[in-house]
Amino acid sequence: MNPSKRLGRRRASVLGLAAVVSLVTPGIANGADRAPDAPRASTLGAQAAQSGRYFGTAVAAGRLGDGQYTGILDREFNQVTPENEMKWDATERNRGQFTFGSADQIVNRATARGQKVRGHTLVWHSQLPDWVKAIRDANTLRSVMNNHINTVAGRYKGRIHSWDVVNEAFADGGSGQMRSSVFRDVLGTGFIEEAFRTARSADPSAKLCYNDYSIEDWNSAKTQGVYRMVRDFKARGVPIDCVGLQSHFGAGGPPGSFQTTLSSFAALGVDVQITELDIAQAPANGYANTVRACLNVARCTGITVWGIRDSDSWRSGENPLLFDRGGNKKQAYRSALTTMGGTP
Ligand code: 9MR
Repeated sequence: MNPSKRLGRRRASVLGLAAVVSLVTPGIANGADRAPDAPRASTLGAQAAQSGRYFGTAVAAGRLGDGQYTGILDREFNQVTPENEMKWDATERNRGQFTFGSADQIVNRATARGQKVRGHTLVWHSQLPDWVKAIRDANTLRSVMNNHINTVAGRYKGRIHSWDVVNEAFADGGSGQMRSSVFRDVLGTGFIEEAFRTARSADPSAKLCYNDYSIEDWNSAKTQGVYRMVRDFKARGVPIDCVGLQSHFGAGGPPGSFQTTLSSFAALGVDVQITELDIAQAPANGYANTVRACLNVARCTGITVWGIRDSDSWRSGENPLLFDRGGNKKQAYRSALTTMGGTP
């Protein structure tokens, strides 16, 4: 259920007045994003839903026994991405032997609460078992890759909002080309197209995304390489629906061209999402700029932060998230919420 629907009518009409006032307040995203009579929500997911978006977080199965963690998770977020539990090393450590315990735990829990699930990820050169990396025969690798996609996407068929079908396939630096990996080196660059076609047949209702980092700056060669691939896929009818921009930012926040990057991908006819957001030292303006860029692009359909509390982060030394180690809201939290038009 849409959390905003829980607000009573009386409260909604009182809050409607505040929303009208905000129409003339510069700097607050509303207009096309937010109906003038929409209530102001006080949580991230409920406020994002006012403009048809989600606000999510990475979730680790190992933390689901922590009441503070799940309390924030269920209060604030209406989308989850399993942080590690759907990766190849977690789901098919040995060839043909699939394990889904932790992934099931996250998916079942989220589904029961009406939280959307992003599948992460089907084909990635990292967190990939050695037995896959050792394959040298193209027919073998093609069958192994397609069997992995069919089995994992097939298990969650109909329950995944979006799949990161292929993750981080492009090289860093100035080449704009795909990186070396067992998939590219043995199958050729066409492995990405093959993975998307297989994923479409395995779960026709899931949005199929390409996901990567350092593709937020429109001027970088890596961004341009991914853009050319998506343009080519759309031109040839390869089934791709979305591009995930991970958005692991330094303390300066998003690059100045971030909104241009989002709108340029969107103009190709795909949705875009911010999929793994964290910002070194969590500056309030960096979070505001990131959220605003998404709100300003109609096809930017959601934002996911890469963890809940700083202590949950893969880069916890940089305190990059919206909640501190005690589970308290940080300035960055208030900034993200108010930028969407919500009220803390
Ligand atoms: O947050 C994840 C961390 O727990 C893992 O140890 C790490 C292993 O590669 O992966 C982290 O998540 C990554 C994500 O899956 C893909 N984009 C980069 C993320 C941060 O490294």
